[in-house]
Parts: sequence; structure tokens; C-alpha cells
Amino acid sequence: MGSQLLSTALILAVSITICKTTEVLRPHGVPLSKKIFYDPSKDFSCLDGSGTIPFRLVNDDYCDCKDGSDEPGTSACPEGIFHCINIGFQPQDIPSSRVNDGICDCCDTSDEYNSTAECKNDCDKLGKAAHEAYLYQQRVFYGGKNIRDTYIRNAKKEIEESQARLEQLRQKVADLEAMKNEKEALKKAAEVKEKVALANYKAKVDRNKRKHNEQEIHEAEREDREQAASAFLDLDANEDEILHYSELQSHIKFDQNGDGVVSDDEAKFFLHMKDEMDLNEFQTIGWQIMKPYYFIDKETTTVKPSRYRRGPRGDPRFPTYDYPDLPDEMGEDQVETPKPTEPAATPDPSVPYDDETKQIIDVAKLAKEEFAKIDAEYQNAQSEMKQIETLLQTDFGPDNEFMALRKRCFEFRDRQYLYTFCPFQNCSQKSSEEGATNEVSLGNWVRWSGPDDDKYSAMKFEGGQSCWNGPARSVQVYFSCGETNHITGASEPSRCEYRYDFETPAVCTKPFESPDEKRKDKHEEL
Ligand code: MAN
Repeated sequence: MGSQLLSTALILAVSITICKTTEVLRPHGVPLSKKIFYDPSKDFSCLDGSGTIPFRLVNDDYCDCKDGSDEPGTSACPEGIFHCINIGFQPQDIPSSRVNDGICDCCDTSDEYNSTAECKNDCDKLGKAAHEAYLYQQRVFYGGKNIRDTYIRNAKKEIEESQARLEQLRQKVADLEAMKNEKEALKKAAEVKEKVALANYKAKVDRNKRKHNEQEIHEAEREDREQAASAFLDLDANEDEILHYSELQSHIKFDQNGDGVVSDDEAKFFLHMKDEMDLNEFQTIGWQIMKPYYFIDKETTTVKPSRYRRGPRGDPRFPTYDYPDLPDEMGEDQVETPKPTEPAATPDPSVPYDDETKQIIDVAKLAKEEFAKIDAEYQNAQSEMKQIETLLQTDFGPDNEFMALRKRCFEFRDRQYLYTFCPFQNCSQKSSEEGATNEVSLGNWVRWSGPDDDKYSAMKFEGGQSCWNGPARSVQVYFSCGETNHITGASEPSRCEYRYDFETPAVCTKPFESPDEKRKDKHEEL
């Protein structure tokens, strides 16, 4: 016990000596913030309240408190924390198990105060490097901040202009709407008129067509009768205007059984088994039977009738072919059968219309064109209005500083993928291989997603392509201050949940803390 006391006194002495290099004396390994708990004039109470010991037992290399707070400067307690002051650089907490373990952990060498390790104090060197890094960060910050200020000014201007344009558009849309309604009414009226005119025209065309068909049938019948009369003349050899069966017998084409002779029966067959027929009866019933035989070209003896032979002029039984023109309701150029119009009242450009219909169609066409023109203007103005409204409703950050990123997209390529980030729009991923086209959506812009006290430090994209057996892909984009806009990293921390890190001037709001300020925050010595 005596020797233990002696060594405790020694260690305490050593500790106090070492801490003399700092401005505030305290036991070894104790941070300034906890100095108050280590008062050499009082007993020491373990910081977790697990016991109270005489102060001389602090840092005696024997663990008394459960939390190791009595041994901050030795490795006696497994839970102990050793605090290096690291003057010239940053203070650091290390597990006290590393104290005097032969390895230099603290840049001020304080963790190896009783070991053979040859530690060199390089806190000044590290401090200098940290300071230079800090100066660089400051340059980045102020450069970024200037750009951010520009973003804010531009956004302000754009918002003002958009608001003014929106006002204009509202007025324009109202005017256009009134004009559109007016033109629509005119169009509807003209269409009704057109529909009626086209229906009338169609009825007229149909009527004409029917008439034309009837005429054709009538003409065919007349032609047939004339053929019959012509044949009658041809066959009536004695010209007594009665066709006797004997007159047929001299025409070999009536030889039906091919024996070279036109027998009585064969001849009578064409006269309904009668001996003779007058012209009228022949035209009505005889000719129909004879016609297929009559034109057979077996005649050598008798002259085959040219198309038709004329009867005596003026005899009504032998009419001429000078047919009168077809009656026509639509004028000369309408003789060709017009195509009937469709029941839907749309004019058929291939149909020639009469003047009145044409005029009605033209009026309707003009009314439709005028309406379409105003309607297109109205739609355009409305869609521009919608775009501006969306712009003005979007949360572009507290000073609209993110508006500058709204129409831009950024890419980041790693070994496997090419990642895309279009702020306020979407994110995607595709294979990094040359020529790869298959783009996978990683999500669409949903909201700002930073912590409550720093909402604009992150952005969330959701609803991307579904993962096989997993969630829809999503991305969280983390912003940090930088002089340019670029993705600094893209990763997939958990399957189909991606993380982008993005530097942008838009978040250069707070200067980086200097190493000195960092120490002040921790209530540490400089
Ligand atoms: C693709 C990529 C990956 C993702 C898998 C999930 O390969 O989108 O990022 O992890 O699909 O199956």
C-alpha cells in the first residue's frame, strides 16, 4: 500500500508537471470543460455518481469509478477517455487504453508521457495545414457566396418579370376567352348551316343518281327494243313486217343441233313455237330468246347487221339513236355521277358543289379557321400561364437561390453507372458503358428533405423505377457549399436507395469554422 501511494504521488506530480505547458492546470487527460470536477482540494466524485474517492487516487493507475472518470490520464479503466489538448491543432479524445501503449496518438505526444515511444509534437505542422485548408475553404465560401448572391438577384428579377407576365397573360386569356366564345358561336352556327346544306345537297345527289339509274334501265330497254327492231328488219326477208319462221330457216346460226339445217321447230323455237310474229310481239318476247343466237357470227349468206339498222325514218317502231340528253337538275358539268357525301356533314373536296352550297361551306370553313386560330392562341397563353404559375409556386429556397438550377441537369460517372440529376425534375441512372441507352428512373422531385433546422440542405426524389422485389427507386441529394455546381459522389447506401452529394454555390451561406473557432466552441485552450 505504501509503495502504491508513492507511485500515485509520482504520477500525479508528473501529470501536473505536463499540464503546466497549458494555461490551465488540471489532471492529465482531463478536458477543460470538465476541469471543474477535478478539484485537488476536494475528494473526487466519479462523474457517473458511482462513488467518491480521495483526490490523490485520481490518475493513480487504478480504476475506481465505473465510468473510468478517475483515470482520464492512465489506461487503468476500460471505459476511460483520454483528452489530448493538442495545442496548435485540434483537441482530441482517445480511449484511455491507448495511453502509454507505445503508439503516438495525440499530436502533442501527451498520450505517451510515460512510455518509451519517441513521439514528436507535430501539432503546429498539423495546425498550419488545417489553417491552409481553412483558408482554401474560405476562398471557396466567398467565391460561392458571390455566385449565390447573383443567383438570388437573378431569381428576384425573374420572379418579378414572371409576375408581370402573369398579369399580362391573365388579361390576355380573359380577352381571348371572350373572342374564342364569340368565334365558337359563329363556328357552331355556320356548321349547323353547313350540315343542313350538305344534307340537302346529298339528298339532291341521291335523287339525281336514282333518276340516272332509272334512265339507264330505260335506255337499256329502249336499246334492246331497237336491237330487236333492227334484227326484225334484217330477218324479215320479204319485208311484209311479219317474221315467218321460214324466214329464219335461211340463217344457219339458228341451227341449234348443228345438223347444218334450221328445222321448222328450230326456227319456230324463236317465235314461241308459232309460225310468225309481228314486230311488237317479237320485241316483247321473241327477241329475248333469239338474242343470244342472233349475234353468233355463222352467217355467210346473210349480212350480219351492223350494230343496228335503221327502220324507215319517222316510223315510231324503229326509233333512232338520237337520245335526248339526260334530264339533269345540276347543270351540264354534273352529268357524271357525283359521289354521295358522307352522312357526317363534312364537305368532300372531290365533290363539286353548287354555288350556294359552296358558299355555305366556305363560310363554315372560315369560321372554323378563325375559331381554331383564336383557340390555339388561347391554349398557348394558358399553358404559358400554367408554367409561370408552377414556377412561382415552386419552393426554390429561402431566397430563391436554387432557381438557378431549375433548368439544368448534372451528370456523374463512376465505374458502373452514369448518374443524372435534374434539380426540381428527376434523377436517373444508366450503364456507364459506351452507347448504353437503357435509362433507369431513380425518381422525380418531391420535396426538400434536410433536417428541420436545415431543410434546404437536401432534396428528395421518389417514385423511380421499381426495384425487382423491392421499393421504387429514390434519391436523396445532399448539398454542400462549392464554387461550381457539380455532383461530387453518387452511391447506393441501401438497395435502390441512392445518395448524391452535390456542391453548389446556392448553399454558401455560412463561412466554414476556423480551427480556432472550433476550439472555442469546445471551450478548449488555443
Ligand atoms: C440495377 C441498378 C442497381 C440496383 C439493381 C437492383 O442493377 O439500378 O443500382 O441495385 O438494379 O436490382
